[in-house]
Amino acid sequence: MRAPHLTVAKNTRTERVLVLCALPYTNQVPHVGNLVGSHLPADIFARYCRLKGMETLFVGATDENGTPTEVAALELGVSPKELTDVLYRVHRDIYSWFEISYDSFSRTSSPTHHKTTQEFFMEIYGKGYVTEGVLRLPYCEKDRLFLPDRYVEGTCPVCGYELARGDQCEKCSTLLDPIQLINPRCKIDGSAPVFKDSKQLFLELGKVQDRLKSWIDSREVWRGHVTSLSLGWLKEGLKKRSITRDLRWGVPVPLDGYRDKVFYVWFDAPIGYISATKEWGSANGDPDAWKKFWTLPETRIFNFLGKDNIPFHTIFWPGMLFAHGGLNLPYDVVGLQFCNYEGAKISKSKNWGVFCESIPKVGLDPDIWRYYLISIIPETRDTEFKWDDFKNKVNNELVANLGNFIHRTTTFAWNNFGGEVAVERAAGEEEELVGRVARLGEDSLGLLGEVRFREAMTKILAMADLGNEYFQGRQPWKLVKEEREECQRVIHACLMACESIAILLQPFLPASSARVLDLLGTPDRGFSGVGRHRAHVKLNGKPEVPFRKLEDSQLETAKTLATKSRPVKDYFNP
Ligand code: B3M
Ligand code: ZN
Repeated sequence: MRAPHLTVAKNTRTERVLVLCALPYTNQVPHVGNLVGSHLPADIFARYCRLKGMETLFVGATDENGTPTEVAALELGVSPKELTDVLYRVHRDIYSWFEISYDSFSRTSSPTHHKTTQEFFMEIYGKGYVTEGVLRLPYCEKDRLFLPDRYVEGTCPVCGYELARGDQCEKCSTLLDPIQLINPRCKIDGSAPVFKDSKQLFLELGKVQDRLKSWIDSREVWRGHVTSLSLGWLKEGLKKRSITRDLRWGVPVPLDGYRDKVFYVWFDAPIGYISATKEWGSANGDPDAWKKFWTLPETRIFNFLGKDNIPFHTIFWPGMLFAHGGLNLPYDVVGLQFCNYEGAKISKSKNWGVFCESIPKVGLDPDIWRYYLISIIPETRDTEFKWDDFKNKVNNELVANLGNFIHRTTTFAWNNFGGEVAVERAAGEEEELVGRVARLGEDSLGLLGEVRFREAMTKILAMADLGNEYFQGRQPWKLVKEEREECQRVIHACLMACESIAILLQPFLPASSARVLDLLGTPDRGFSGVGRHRAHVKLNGKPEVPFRKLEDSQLETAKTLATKSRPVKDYFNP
């Protein structure tokens, strides 16, 4: 195993970054909670890294194998292939509508992924990390399928609750094994499962326990809850974990005696991060390009995921990587909390939430959604989507503060100076404004680098606050009549502040910030432009309002349309 490379302090610059977002299952269509809980923060971070000039790659894929897909397909009466083909496109289109800037968005059903998983397995098998064992598992003779624990229902042996699930009784919380249930039934068709012995392969996680422990102890950048949760798991002592399943749909196990089985979905899914990197390289004519992201020690890998996926990314996947050797471990595991909807947990089956597939129909720009959704990224605690809050934040912050400053400045320049102002050197109050704006900009960039996006956005709002205050105080509408030169200096300073704001907004609101920068004629858009002085500014045409106020009628339409989830089965009966 190579030496750990992660003793560097927080915020040290690195040249190469791989940004990864948890791979969504293809058994459902994403809702806003999924978006704010991984794709959106990953996207902001990837955009930040690119603008910072780092060599950045952001890849993702749909997680298409194993139980979740096979069971969903069975319930819908379609084949897993039909299901995943349709849902892959639905996922891909949703992320692209929200401008999630994946460099490549692939699938774990791809031949590259099958091959990569099988090679990964052979490597750890050859190194002695895999052993054989037997499990006694529920089998449904009607569906001809070994049932996942959650798909067996029956009476709880502890409290007598009749609808207890095979993995846990929801009434008394006892953790169960399906074989303990009294009167067990298959959840899909109600028939009684039989219990059969089944030979499986196991990953000997105990063998990597010590390495995992010292690695986790050395993580300086992880958030507290990620570290403590992971250490908690280690304390219990890692046991071997089965990595194969008796399913038909998935990556086949390339070993005699197991060829009719597939890998456990959580075994192949994280390998999907590597496969997706490979697919990106091949699509760009360089099949070896993945190696610099996965084997060169200076590359930093950032994983974005929901808190329920934390142990898989801090224990199970790194354990697989330790067993394999020679591949980069995650640098930061950004475990996000949950986002609820109007006081309760988002639930597709209860039709409670805001559903991504319905959002484009509302007719609001993606950036309006992004603005609100960024404000509810569950970075440190659970958050909540609320329509009032949506309206207030868009109207009071985005429109009345940010948008207003940009719009009043640019229209003033357009109406009074033909869109062209020139100031050789800023001085006095103007210089001070640009300086204060630049300092807030630096703060915002620092926070972005620490993956604290909501606070980073707060700093941008503070920049616009300053700008508005200054504009108001200097009263350019009076100055223009009396002291035209002075007025030009004021407007020039405001335009420079707008430019800094728009440069910083790029990771957050990509389309609208690009429009503002186009209008300002900003030559290069990297972060070094924050706080810059350009002597001569010429607007590209008549300014348009950057963000429009949300009317109540629009909000009502949004509420009606976006809270309706389209059942997955409807994708199959057009
Ligand atoms: N598909 C779980 C989820 O969608 C799982 C993540 C895989 S990341 C390798 O929440
Ligand atoms: Zn119970």
